[in-house]
Amino acid sequence: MKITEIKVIVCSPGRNFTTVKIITDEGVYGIGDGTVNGRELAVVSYLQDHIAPTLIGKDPLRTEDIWQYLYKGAYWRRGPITMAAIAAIDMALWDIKAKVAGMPLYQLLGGRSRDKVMVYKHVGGLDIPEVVEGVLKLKEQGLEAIRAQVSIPGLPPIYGTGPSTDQAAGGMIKPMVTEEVWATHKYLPLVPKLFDKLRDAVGWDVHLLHDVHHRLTPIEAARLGKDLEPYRLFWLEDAIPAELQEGFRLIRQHTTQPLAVGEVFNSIYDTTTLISEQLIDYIRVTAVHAGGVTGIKKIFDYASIYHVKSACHGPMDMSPATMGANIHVDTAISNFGIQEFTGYTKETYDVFKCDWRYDRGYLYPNETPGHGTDIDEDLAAKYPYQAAYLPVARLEDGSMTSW
Ligand code: EZ4
Ligand code: CO
Repeated sequence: MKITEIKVIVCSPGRNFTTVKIITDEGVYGIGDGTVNGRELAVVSYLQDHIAPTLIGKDPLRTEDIWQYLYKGAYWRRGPITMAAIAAIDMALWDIKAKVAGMPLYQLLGGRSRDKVMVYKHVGGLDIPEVVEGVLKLKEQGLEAIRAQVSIPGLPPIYGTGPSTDQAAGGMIKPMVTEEVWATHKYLPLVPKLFDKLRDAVGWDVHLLHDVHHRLTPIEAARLGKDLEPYRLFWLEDAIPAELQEGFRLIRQHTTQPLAVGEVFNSIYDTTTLISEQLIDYIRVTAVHAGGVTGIKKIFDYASIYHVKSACHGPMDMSPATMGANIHVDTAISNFGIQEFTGYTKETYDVFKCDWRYDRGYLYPNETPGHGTDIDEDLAAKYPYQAAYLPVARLEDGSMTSW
């Protein structure tokens, strides 16, 4: 069996997605996601100009060998663009392998370890009552785990705090970088008040989560963790900038609040201090940003030794192909924790045909061969790329934030 063609498809059915389709001489093909929100075209060039020419004629079933070939052949190892490009290829190759085997992907990763994959969804709001209402609505819809964010009074809604700013359809399609305002001293006392009201409203059966989006210093995060302890959050996510793993030592010394980090990580080497020192409880790497199925399987297996659980990143800025790959890994590994899932727009589901499914708080892998996600190329062509940027934030005095 040989790889005969590698197509790179960019489309924007609500969000920009960078998709790879690997075609073989036997007609079997696989789909992979290489989307990096706000930097989509850099991955397109990496795939088209630097990877595709080196893989034509190769055996698509050699997933580990091709992963190593691309990782080592880059010389400039790691980094989000390189690892997303490798991820796209890797996901498509695993899709092909599972189709050749005639099995759903999870069978090739060890088989089923669970019946269903628990997810969490997001709620945001301009004030606490609006968030409480949103959380109650999701609870009614069967969600057992919910992430809650609230805007800071007196400041305009900022990314990841207001009413679903980071997940609204097309919300990230911005022709230029938006500049927002941040004030830590206004945020810190607000979050415990939010979770106090939420516990009153939803009780203790629902898992509650909160995402700090990397905005605190270690000592500020330690204080927030302590203040949130009475409300027993499932986790506090991205409490500090993720680059400095050692920062988590300080947070860990002060609070029993479970901690999650890793959505911006792209290799196992970003995780070694955090995992081996047991500084976190959940590692949030996801197939597209950490080297595909091969990449995250290595990280989760490593994490399992230290009792750190998986929690794949999964907002709608990564394509349904990533979600498919994640669901199969989630189903197979021993140390599954939770899966983030915001769902997709109707346009996205029209372009990407999914055999996996969501129902009342859980995801279920497809039983058809592969990872269960395909792309309608003709329809994709009707949604061309649109410029999209993530925001930055400044302090109230105009300086860039320290995070
Ligand atoms: O802000 O994927 O936990 N989820 C998140 C996401 C990220 C986006 C950035 O592109 O923090 O919504
Ligand atoms: Co996050």
